[in-house]
Amino acid sequence: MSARDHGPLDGSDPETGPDGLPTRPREFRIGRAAFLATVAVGIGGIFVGPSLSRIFTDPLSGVLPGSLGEFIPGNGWVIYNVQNPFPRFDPATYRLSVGGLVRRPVTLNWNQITALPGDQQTSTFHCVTGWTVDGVLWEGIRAQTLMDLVAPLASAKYVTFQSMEGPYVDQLSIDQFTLPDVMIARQMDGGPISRAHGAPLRLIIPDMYGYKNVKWLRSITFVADESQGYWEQRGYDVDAWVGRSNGYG
Ligand SMILES: Nc1nc2c(c(=O)[nH]1)N[C@H]1C(S)=C(S)[C@@H](COP(=O)(O)O)O[C@H]1N2
Ligand SMILES: [Mo]
Repeated sequence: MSARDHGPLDGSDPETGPDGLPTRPREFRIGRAAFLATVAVGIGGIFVGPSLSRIFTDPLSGVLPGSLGEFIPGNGWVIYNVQNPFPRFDPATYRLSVGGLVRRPVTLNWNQITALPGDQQTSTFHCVTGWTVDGVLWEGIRAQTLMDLVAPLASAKYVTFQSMEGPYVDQLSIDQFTLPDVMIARQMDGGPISRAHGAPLRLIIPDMYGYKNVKWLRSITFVADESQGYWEQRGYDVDAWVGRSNGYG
């Protein structure tokens, strides 16, 4: 396992969990090597065969259109996912539900999401495996905007963020969710969030490691009880404060 791989902290088999499914996210270095590999597979596809060519091109295909910046070597990002292919955002059918212990649960379509007031910030992104990206410009919706919309009940203490990517989930306390630099990001570096980075919406909490920053958001649910997120079930701290929690960072 390389330094950039995520894996269970208890030293158990990093490849498969009790259910026999892979526990380690697939990782894609978006850089010159990956770009060249994609080009090579594209050219050599008829010799490589369909299955191998799919493994190499699927994850990157979402990055290619309109975001060649992803391929600038050394831009610092490592793309993670726990299922293939990446979830696909269709503005016509996408829905975000915000509910649970609230007075007014809502299901928002993409027009309604874009109409919500937003805010901007520039922050540093840290993965627990040790890589960081400085100066990321985010635009998105603050927690308070959503809370004004749905009116959480007093019994709501935590907020669960479910990804469109099946098993990927994480949670923040309401205090953490309402930190001033936490947002549901709609844009990254001045444009829509790319498919690889979690289109159309991802959670951003710069003071916590990347695994709390759920991509491809599908629902936001106010709940009473604390529960563990995807990587927390594999040994990482629930409170993933940068520099003050376990892992390799
Ligand atoms: N749905 C989903 N969200 C996710 C992950 C994932 O595998 N699936 N990986 C997390 C981890 S460990 C990190 S470091 C960041 C990486 O963000 P990036 O893939 O945009 O580089 O996404 C986080 N959010
Ligand atoms: Mo990470």
